[in-house]
Amino acid sequence: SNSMQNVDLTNCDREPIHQLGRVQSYGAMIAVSSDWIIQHASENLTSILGVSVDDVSGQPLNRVLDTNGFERIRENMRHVQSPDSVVRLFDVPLRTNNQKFDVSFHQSGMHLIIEFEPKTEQAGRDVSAEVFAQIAKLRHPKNLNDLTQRAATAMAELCGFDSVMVYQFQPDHSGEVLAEVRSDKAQRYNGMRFPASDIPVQARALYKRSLLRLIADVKDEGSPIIPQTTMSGVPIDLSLSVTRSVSPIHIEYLKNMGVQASMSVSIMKDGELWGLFACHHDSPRYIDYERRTAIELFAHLFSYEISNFEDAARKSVEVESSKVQNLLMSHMAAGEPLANALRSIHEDIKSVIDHDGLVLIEDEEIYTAGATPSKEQLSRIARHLNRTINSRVFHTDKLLKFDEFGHEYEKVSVGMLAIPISKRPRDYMLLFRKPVTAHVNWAGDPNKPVTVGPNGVRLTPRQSFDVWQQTVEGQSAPWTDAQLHAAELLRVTLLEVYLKITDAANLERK
Ligand code: BLA
Repeated sequence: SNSMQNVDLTNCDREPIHQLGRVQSYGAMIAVSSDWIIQHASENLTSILGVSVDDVSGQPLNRVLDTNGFERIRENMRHVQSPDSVVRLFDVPLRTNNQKFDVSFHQSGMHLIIEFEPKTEQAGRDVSAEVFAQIAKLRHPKNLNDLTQRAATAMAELCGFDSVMVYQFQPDHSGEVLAEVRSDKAQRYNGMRFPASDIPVQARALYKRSLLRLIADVKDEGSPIIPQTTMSGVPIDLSLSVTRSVSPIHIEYLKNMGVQASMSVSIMKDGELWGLFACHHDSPRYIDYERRTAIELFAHLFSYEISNFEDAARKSVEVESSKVQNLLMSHMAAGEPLANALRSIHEDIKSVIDHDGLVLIEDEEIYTAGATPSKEQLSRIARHLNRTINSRVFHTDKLLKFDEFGHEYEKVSVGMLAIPISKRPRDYMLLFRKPVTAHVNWAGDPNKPVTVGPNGVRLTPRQSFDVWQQTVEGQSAPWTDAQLHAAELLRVTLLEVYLKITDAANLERK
């Protein structure tokens, strides 16, 4: 029964991390029904608010909280309306003493969940001023590396963690560390790849809705919510809770990494999770909710900086492309056939979209330049394209995946970008790339994200994060977004050129 099959990684994806029924010790929570009656509370209410769960359960909230505090929550109830909104209030008096709290509240099913963290005197002062000062340091980056490196430095100053990384998700949901700033000045994970299973699917989905989590102490057992299940018999949904205790599997992961506190902040772009700031500390570390909120704001502004940077990169590709377009037009205006014109501007195209071989297929004729498959292979590729692609640009970094005869030309051309330039007959411009050997440095063997623990077969994140090098062969360099954008522009140009040629031919015929 305890076979290895039972520990497949999908088990990880199924852990209900939003229903673990505990909060971390730095905060306490109360869940009230729509009539403000307290239905659930965390056990540590006693130490944080000075009243026990037994004392307050079944009581209206305004009988437990200080009037000023209760009124501030009530006044801000209108902000809870929109889905997934979490309302933040800072320095709120909740009891009749002088203690102030940072408060977060949101709607979860039938309950309003209210969380509060005691505020210390010096905490949270002038944090927005800090955020604007730090974001100003990100202006005019030289490249994406420079931008992420500066962002990591800024984040380290805002949060004071020993280590800050900018982690970017890849299309296969693995991730790469783009920048790393450490107080010991070492470079431990920079450039390394982490497997997708390190942040399972439900965690990635949750981190799109709830943008920051602080695990203040991996040794903290947290505090259970009482009672554990609601009237309908399910654990309360803590998806948007800011004091939520996290998965014990992930705690084990952090311990294996030698980390005592962790904070991660989602970096969103175009509604998707682009990456995370991953912050680690060698000892327990708590930072207050007001500062965490400022940090979230910083991450938000950083994502605009990424967009700005990418827009600028797109613009420069457009400028380069229009130069190529003008060149092509002038060759054509001089009466050169398309194939010759393309050959003459081969190098100019190369400077925008790097490649090793160029092919034009026009009216069943095949013209080549540079390293390409043979003509026979090319007509087979063309037939395949006719069957499979529409009028859009097609690209692959591994022709083998696309064509059963791929192995015949894999040593010469393994990457292909196909630009359709007319509808009938199917004509193409094809760009080919040679295979390159790539080395991927993984933080630990990605084939063993789960090992067999001392207690037999059970889920245990990998023990070692030492570099494990993977050699990838038989693939070309990837076609980048900017290059694909340039290809799209080239497609439009070629289509225009093509139409002009046919128009001219038609005129001659008349
Ligand atoms: C969560 N995993 C996470 C989080 C990070 C990582 C950042 C968010 C919580 C946090 O802020 O610490 C992973 N941390 C990383 C990575 C880097 C880093 C990749 O610093 C690289 C720089 N983890 C496993 C396996 C499982 C697993 C095998 O390795 C499942 C069996 C689970 N990781 C896991 C779960 C969570 C998680 C369940 C969600 C924790 C939660 O929010 O409750």
